[in-house]
Amino acid sequence: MNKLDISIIGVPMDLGQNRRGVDMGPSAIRYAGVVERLEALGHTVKDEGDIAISHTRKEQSPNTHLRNLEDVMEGNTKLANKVHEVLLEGRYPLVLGGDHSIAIGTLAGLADRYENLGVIWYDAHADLNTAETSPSGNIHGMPLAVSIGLGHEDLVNIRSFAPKIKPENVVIIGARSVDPGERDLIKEKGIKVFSMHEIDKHGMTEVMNQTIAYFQERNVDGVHLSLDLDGLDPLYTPGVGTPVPGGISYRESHLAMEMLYSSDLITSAEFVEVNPILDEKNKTADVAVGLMGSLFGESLI
Ligand code: 5AB
Ligand code: MN
Ligand code: MN
Ligand code: MN
Repeated sequence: MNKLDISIIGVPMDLGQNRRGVDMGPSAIRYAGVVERLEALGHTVKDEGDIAISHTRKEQSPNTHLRNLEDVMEGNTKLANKVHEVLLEGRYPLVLGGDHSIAIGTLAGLADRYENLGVIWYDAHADLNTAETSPSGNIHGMPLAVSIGLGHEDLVNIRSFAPKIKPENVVIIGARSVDPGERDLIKEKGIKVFSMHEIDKHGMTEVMNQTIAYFQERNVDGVHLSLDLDGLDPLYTPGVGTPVPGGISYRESHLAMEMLYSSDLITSAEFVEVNPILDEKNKTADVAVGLMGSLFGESLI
């Protein structure tokens, strides 16, 4: 990989779910030394600051079943525009969350630059709920559905086009908590999933080799990595709002990032769901920055 011009975009969003504190994720990740870590690898890093998120907390209309829809929508529109602008400047967007609802904006900003974008969804969850299937009404459980064109029309049509990505260009890695409606959608749309079962059975090396080969066969023009820190086992990343035991290990995750670096496929990334209030001494933000190190070219020897 060449040396990159990376733009860091913070998104202090906590309205896509119920637990306060995840809006401090970008600060925690900066405090854990993201800029220094990436500069040490020879990349140029510009910190673009944070997207302004309004907290009007308008009463949700009783039949939408979408918590804080207006504010989530507005924040994601700003984020989409910012990502778009960063791409026009020829820079590499690195988005720091914030809850995972922000993937709606990130992907909206990427999608008019990349016509055949691949997406890696590294997560314990599939984030494929719609208002109809969601058990919680939390939008952080919906961004992948929204990006393939399913869900509330305001979210689906950010930047006035839909869908943003093709379901067959998505690879979910680490899934172990999938709701019934999400399961149906995975089957119906043919979404590729490497659940914990496949990781246990075949190992992370094989899972990543297959993931990389899948994107190469599909002739993608870019691949976005959307990494939810709850993809890892809560042993390593306790500072997340929806932890699920039995997750991906620390070393498996580094291996995955190192293999993605070598593949030279990844063209943008986001690291989400870091909640310092639920964390132990900024451990989760430290892990996030470590993983970014591997993704951007650190090697052990
Ligand atoms: B995360 C759940 N599926 O929809 C829902 O952390 C959890 O961005 C969603 O992956 C977790 O509420 C969303 C039960
Ligand atoms: Mn998750
Ligand atoms: Mn998620
Ligand atoms: Mn979560």
